[in-house]
Amino acid sequence: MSKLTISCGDITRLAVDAIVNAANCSLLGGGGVDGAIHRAAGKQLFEECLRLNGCATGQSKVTQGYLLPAKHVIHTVGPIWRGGQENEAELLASCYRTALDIAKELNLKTVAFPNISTGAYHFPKELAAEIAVKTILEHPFDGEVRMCTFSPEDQAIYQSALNQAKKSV
Ligand code: AR6
Repeated sequence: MSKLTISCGDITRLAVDAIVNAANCSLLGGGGVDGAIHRAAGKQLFEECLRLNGCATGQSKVTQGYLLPAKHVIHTVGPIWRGGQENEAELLASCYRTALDIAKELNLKTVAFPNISTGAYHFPKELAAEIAVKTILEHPFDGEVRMCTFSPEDQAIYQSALNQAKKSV
């Protein structure tokens, strides 16, 4: 079981082995946390992303971190919420699993995630938090995982999901 903590702040400031980007299928940048990561990492990140040929929803691909304090960026593509009948829950869980698989493969020990799909992609926050926490806790990854929320309100949602999950262990 991995060690999971919840914090609040700007993920682009974290000096961890990898931060995860809530990207889109093009991997060529966008708004939200994706835009912030590309701005902070610089042009070379965009150039490496260009060579990746996009990424499917629920899957992840890795690049270097360039000007970021993080060594790597693991780009994952969350599902767009369309009401819950289009495999959104499984695709979101797959984002966390595939990102952690990459971290494991590269022997990375500290990974920070944003709240994937809960911004522009409108995944309901409580459900997203429950899926994120459960998937991270159940996935075999021998390192530290941090959920980096962007507001105290979101931090409370993810912390409460973590407390719930710990109770049911
Ligand atoms: N650090 C941590 N979290 C952040 C930061 C930051 N600097 N900035 C925003 N967030 P979103 P999505 C939070 O919309 O829903 C992009 O255009 C934000 O408050 O970034 O997966 C992509 O290119 C929210 O809780 O990602 C895609 O097209 C969370 O990050 C699309 O948006 C996710 O919000 C992906 O949408």
